[in-house]
Amino acid sequence: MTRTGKLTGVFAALMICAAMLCSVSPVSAADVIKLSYANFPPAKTFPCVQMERWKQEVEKRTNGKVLVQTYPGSTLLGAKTTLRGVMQGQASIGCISLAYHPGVFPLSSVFELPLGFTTATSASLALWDLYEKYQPKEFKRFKVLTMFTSAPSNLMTKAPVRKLEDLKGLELRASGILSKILESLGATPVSMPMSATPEALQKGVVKGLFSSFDVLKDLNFAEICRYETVTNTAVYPFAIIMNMKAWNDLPDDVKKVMNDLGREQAQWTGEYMDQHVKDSLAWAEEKYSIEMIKMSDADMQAIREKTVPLIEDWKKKATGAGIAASAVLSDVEASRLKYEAAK
Ligand code: 3IO
Repeated sequence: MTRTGKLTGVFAALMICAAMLCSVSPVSAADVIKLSYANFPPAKTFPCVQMERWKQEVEKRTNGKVLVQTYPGSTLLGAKTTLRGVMQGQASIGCISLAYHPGVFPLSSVFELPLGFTTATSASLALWDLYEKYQPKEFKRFKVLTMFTSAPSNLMTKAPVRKLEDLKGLELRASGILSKILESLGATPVSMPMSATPEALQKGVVKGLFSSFDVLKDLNFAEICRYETVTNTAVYPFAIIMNMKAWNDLPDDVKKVMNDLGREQAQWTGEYMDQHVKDSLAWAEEKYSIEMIKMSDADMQAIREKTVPLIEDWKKKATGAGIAASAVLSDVEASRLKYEAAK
């Protein structure tokens, strides 16, 4: 054999070894499925914490076959551009707060009503059950990977709100039907996404907000809103949506991993949220000596009465959109009783 012949032989052997090495590693780089995941609020907030948990689980359960690139803080798509962005494929996956899109989710917006949920865990599980049962057509252009809610909403304000009267004309940030709840109580709601709220509070455009207490810590709102009035009214529902083509392109085993995670992720997020509200309040008490305010029983009763018409409004709109509104409401109530009893 010639010298070049020998070298060629060695080279060929090396190439075969390299090829073998590649084939024993779980997935070769070219085969990795890369997905982008857009989220609107800052990385510390609960929608982004649950995103990182989902990413980790998917990457682990697919043995590295899927790589999820996360974009918190509106770095890929913003609060109001995610819906269209995911539809058009600018991101594979996105997180949306349904209350930012009034009229777009006539069925799922039932979760923005004051229905008496006391935890994010029970509301998140009830929301997921509702989604699975009705497969609402408002999501037909997307694959819905999971859904969850915030904890019940409360008032975080610069000046104390001790009685219903103190709300009169007070500019407060909320969104969707939760803005209408504030309006029914005599306040002046200013609708905007959570991601726009720090600036609005700083500039004084709003004097407080109506949301769950996790943001006292995660967005440092306790510094500016020292008064926290407990109302425990409605929650904010969320959906994690995926571009339909990106979903259809996934292999079956990956689809199964994601489908299996749907309910589990809803529960994980609810439980994380409920614990985090406690941590956030303890932190805010320690760091800023916030004052917790309870309204009188009479005011709490008045809040319930004043917000009941919103349920009727929802029913009318939902019925107009071809939804079996009464059935939806009674299904949600049955889930609420089931999951709140399990606490
Ligand atoms: C929320 C939204 C983004 C980040 C943290 C949050 N905690 C509670 C909410 C719900 C809410 O107020 C909203 O606007 O979706």
